Amino acid sequence: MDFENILLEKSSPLATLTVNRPKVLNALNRKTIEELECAFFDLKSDDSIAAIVVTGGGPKAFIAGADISEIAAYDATSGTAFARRGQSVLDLIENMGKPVIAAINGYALGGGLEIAMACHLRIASENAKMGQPEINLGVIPGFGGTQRLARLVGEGRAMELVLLGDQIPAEEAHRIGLVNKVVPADQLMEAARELATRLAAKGGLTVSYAMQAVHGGLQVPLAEGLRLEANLFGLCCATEDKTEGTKAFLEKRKPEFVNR
Ligand code: CO8
Repeated sequence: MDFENILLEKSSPLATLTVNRPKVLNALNRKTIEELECAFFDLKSDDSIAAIVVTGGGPKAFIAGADISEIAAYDATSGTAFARRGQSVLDLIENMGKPVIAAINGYALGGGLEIAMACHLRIASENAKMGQPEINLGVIPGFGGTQRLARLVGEGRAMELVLLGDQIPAEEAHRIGLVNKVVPADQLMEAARELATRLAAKGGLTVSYAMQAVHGGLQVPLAEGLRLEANLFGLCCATEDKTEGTKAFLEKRKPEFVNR
């Protein structure tokens, strides 16, 4: 696949996807959104890939948001359409069925933070800065930021970030639960790949059921979420990986999962 604005490297069982427009701090124009969709569709159906790391090209930014030169030209119809387009790509990331880790190597603003929030885990470098600055442009987040941010950090903090549009440093993002871990900049990719490797060594089917249970449960009332969990637990019990996992424990050895 030939991409203009992203780099996709596969080294089974991991893939690394880099948004690569460093001159504009990796801002998401329409073409980049289309390429991301294409790459994530490919990664979803590629059985040799068990975990994915997403990062930004260049030394300054993960992604500094949607491309403001394009936003400037939107009217009500095209603005809504582009927001829905971006949302569908972020839904694709969230529903990959395999873990996606955001390695936040600098500015993650607006649509950039929204992509990071659609990922399942987030590691930030010490110099990273995050925020939803759309309010300063006379718009609001449009790629799911008002929804995922409140779910991740709670309504009060989400309101503060969305209404003030301030950038917060990595340590603060960690303190409020927006990122899972903060590491020195020169260790970021190593830390993200180490985490991805650990995830890839688990049973892939079990990982996907666990993600469905956590994510799906958040969309519905508790009783329904518990039913979803029990049903997915039942599905786990029908897998070879459950047979292997429990047998390996009882035989005091490491399990060898086969993703079935
Ligand atoms: N879009 C387009 N160009 C950008 C963007 C962006 N989001 N961010 C930076 N750039 C460009 C700059 O214009 C500059 O270009 P040039 O060299 O040609 O002047 C280059 O990248 C480098 O940027 P700066 O010189 O500004 O670098 P600084 O280190 O001085 O500042 C900042 C870095 C603080 C990150 C600053 O660039 C900035 O504030 N960027 C904009 C951040 C922002 O507001 N992001 C939110 C965008 S809106 C959004 O994401 C909405 C998502 C949902 C959309 C729904 C669609 C309808």
